[in-house]
Amino acid sequence: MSKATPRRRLDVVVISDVHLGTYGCHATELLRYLRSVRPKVLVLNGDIVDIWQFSKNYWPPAHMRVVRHLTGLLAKGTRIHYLTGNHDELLRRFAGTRLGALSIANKVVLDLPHGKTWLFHGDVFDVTMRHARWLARLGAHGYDTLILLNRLVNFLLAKVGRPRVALSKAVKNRVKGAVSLMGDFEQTAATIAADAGYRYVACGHIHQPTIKPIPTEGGEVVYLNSGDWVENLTALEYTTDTGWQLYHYATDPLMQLPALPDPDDLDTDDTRLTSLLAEFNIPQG
Ligand SMILES: [Mn+2]
Repeated sequence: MSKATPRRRLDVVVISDVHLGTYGCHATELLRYLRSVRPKVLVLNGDIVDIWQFSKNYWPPAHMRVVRHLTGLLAKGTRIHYLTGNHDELLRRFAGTRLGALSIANKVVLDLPHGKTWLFHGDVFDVTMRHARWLARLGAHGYDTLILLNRLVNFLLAKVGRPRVALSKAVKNRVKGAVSLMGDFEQTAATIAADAGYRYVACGHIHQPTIKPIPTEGGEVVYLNSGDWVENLTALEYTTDTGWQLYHYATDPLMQLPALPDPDDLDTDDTRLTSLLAEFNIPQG
């Protein structure tokens, strides 16, 4: 980034569902985004490091650079709330921990000029959501495959003299169910937020970035979801002037330009880490 494009100063940035340590994680893009902003408060709203799927064999340099960048932000005084998700629930035992500008918790309330905002990952609703995600994904990408599969199944059934089945229709109905489960997730979040007296509630988990008002019996609540850095590459941003806004990497004009080296890079001043890695003979990215 050149001096002509200073970091955007923001009061709050929320990201979730980064899934560091998995092939799906867009760490390079995330790093570029993080370098383009300077938030006073950063909320990491769950599933940042994917401890479930973590393997020693897959930890690319870009993933390490994200971690280094975050520690750099801490050193520069950004307040970071690491909220636990289901893929990093191992950290739940550290909920309540505070180390300088870093705190680990299951939820946090930010008292902002537009209204109190309640943030948590959202996997607490999983009892009703268990099958929603893979069904939704199948609906988006696998429907054509399913029709072909259905043809094959019916071809084989006909060979053995059994009646035809309508697999794709059954799945289509269940996908509709998944869509309504997404709606259930949002409605449930809004309802409990209204009951708790909050005007804004921000979740992650379902990889569906959005900002929308939701009516509940206890009044209207603005439901926010920061999306993810696997498919959507999105974040929530807040300033006193603008209120909450949804950031899309894909439509950020700055991100369409070629990436330039950052003269003011937060993660270059890590000589201690560099020498430590050298001491243990660990290759560096
Ligand atoms: Mn999750």
